[in-house]
Amino acid sequence: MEVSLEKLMYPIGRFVPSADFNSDKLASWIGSIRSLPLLLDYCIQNLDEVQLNTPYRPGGWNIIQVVHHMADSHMNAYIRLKLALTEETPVITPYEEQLWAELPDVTLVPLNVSITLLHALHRRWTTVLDNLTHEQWERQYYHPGNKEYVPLWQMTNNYGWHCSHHAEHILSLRKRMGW
Ligand code: NI
Repeated sequence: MEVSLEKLMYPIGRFVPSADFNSDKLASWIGSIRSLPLLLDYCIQNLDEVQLNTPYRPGGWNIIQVVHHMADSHMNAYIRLKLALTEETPVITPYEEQLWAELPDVTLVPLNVSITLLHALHRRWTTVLDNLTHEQWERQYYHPGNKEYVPLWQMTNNYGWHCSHHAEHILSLRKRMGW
């Protein structure tokens, strides 16, 4: 079966931002963030070194890089969240995710280290998210790369998708390979 590049890159579809938020939507987005570390434990279960070094698509990151990328991305997200809660519309610093994925903490460190990091990070992250007031959900930061003001509810919507998006890269690879 031929799988399109689009389907390989976006196995759950591209991110479609919600127009608004309510408590059900927030619970679902936070739920995706909360369950990611455990989901990753499941995603990599019983994979050997060769399998972990397999790209999820031609020219794409391998499983180890995908997991380290999630740690990179979510550390940035957590900092952005805390900046937006403690400063007035802070300008956040975009980062070069491709170049971050080529530094030694990605190329030389086993992926278990980043999964452990994600367990701890997501515990702190979701504890903040679980306790935001309605006014705080409307607080925002400015992303100078995208030239966008991003409210915290929208950011949480985006990162909920990001968790499922990358976990599915691994799960769909396993399915295709029969692992
Ligand atoms: Ni990503």
